[in-house]
Amino acid sequence: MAAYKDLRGYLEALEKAGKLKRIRRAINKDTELHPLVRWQFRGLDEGERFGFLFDRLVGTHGESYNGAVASAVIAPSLEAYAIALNCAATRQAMYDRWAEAFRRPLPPKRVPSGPVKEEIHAGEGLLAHGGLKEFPIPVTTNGWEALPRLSGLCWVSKDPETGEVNVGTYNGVLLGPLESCARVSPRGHMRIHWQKCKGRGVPLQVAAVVGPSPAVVMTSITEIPYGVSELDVAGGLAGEPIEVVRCETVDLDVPATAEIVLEGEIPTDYVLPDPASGEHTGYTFIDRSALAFHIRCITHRKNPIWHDLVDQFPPSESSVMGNINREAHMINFLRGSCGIPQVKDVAFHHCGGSRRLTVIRLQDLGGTRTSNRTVWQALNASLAVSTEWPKIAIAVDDDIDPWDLDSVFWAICFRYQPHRDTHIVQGRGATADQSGGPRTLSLDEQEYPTNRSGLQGNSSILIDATRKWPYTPTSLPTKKYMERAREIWEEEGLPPLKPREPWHGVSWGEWPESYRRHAEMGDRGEFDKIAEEILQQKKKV
Ligand SMILES: Cc1cc2nc3c(=O)[nH]c(=O)nc-3n(C[C@H](O)[C@H](O)[C@H](O)COP(=O)(O)O)c2cc1C
Ligand SMILES: [Mn+2]
Repeated sequence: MAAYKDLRGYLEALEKAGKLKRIRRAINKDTELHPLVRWQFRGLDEGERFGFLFDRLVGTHGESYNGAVASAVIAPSLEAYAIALNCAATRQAMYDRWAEAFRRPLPPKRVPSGPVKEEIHAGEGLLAHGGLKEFPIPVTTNGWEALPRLSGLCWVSKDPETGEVNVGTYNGVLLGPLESCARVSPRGHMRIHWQKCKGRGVPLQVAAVVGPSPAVVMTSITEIPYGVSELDVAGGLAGEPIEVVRCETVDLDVPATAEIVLEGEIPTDYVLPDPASGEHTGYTFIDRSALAFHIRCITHRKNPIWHDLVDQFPPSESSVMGNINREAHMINFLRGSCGIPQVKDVAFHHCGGSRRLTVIRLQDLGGTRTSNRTVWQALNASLAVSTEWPKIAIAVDDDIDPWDLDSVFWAICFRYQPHRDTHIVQGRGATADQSGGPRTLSLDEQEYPTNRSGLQGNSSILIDATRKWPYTPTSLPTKKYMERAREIWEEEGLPPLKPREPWHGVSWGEWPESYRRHAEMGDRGEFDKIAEEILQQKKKV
């Protein structure tokens, strides 16, 4: 299938797949929009979720706005995310798509002009349509957040020494017609550009892009090594170079088919307080700082679509994309870089903000049980991908579905001894995790306590929930009975089954010959003979 040229082309595909709902009635962008979008994350099963396109937005004082709002359109669910990635809706197809993009990045192609230049507000005319107030920028976590949030910005900037381009998604809020900010985490790449400009005593030139094609959005939110341009990887994802145009007032290129581009600069001699802002951990943060952003030029398409990307309380678009991307990364790391072919699957979970909780499924190669030391190599190695996540890593056997927490906790309940099968690893970070320390401590101290007399850093827990010796069979009918029953089930037209692992019994090595014989006799209906044998074996006590 051809790559999406722009957000609009993608929204058409999403609508065709029945995964986009248009809301035509007037919606208050500051009080009604986000609660509607958030309901589906708290009230629908993942497969039922969709993206929203709001056609008519109003403000609390009767304001009207230019254009529409697309919210939760990239990844309300795994199925939608697969449409954005232009691949089959299986985890493997999605991992492969990312692997291919990293293997074959394509640098962007400069074109003379593009739809994003349909309207240009600069110089004298900068405020002709009200600056940022032209657009329906929604308030996102109503009741806690006080200002409209620019949630889907893809910030383009350059390393002032090397000229290397970075694109990263960092939230900002509306602080005036030409004023916003960027809430860049300590590890955000734009922060490195900012620090280098600060060292030189100059502001950082930036372009904040709203609503480029999905490939750019998806790379902008993904942790790609510093120095590798997200635009190149986006070209790899799309299968063709991203077309870019020169900015009007800064030395940067931006996607030619984006909806809106905000050009300007970030001062490096001061920062601003970041107003209350919802985080992916499920809490609303306070007392953080943000980089100030002065807008010098706005270019946009006619009837622009404001792109709102949903983060905050999980599940969210952020955790739908984050789970897949981190799974692809971790499995590649454990199998490829660490050389552990026994790793079959890696699952990340929404409840961990797609970072803190991971389950590693190990397979027995050629019927030989994966050794304990290999299990521990995988658990220990999983910690190497980040300073703070996973915070909880659990190793399970092949018969456990690592995405089904009921299955995972069954393994923890019956294959794991806390005192013996747990390692707690100290010296870990804890970005945005309030359990690290109260906010009365400095941020650095919350993220990595350095108390010399006490414990250093935060910690992660490694849990080996694999079977360590032969077990008796699982207490479910064996495969042939369950398969035959499934045929009857389907012939009877009973409701469609969604099999959960394990869905049939398996022998785990502890099944003495006498029991096997009886079970076979039972299969032939020789109950009297079995009973006779049992009655002969009475033991006096
Ligand atoms: C919806 C969404 C919102 C995000 N908001 C922020 C944010 O406000 N600040 C931040 O530092 N990272 C945020 N992130 C994570 C970054 O986009 C991600 O770490 C990305 O790798 C940043 O680009 P960089 O690696 O080039 O710095 C967000 C991610 C998503 C999916
Ligand atoms: Mn980057």
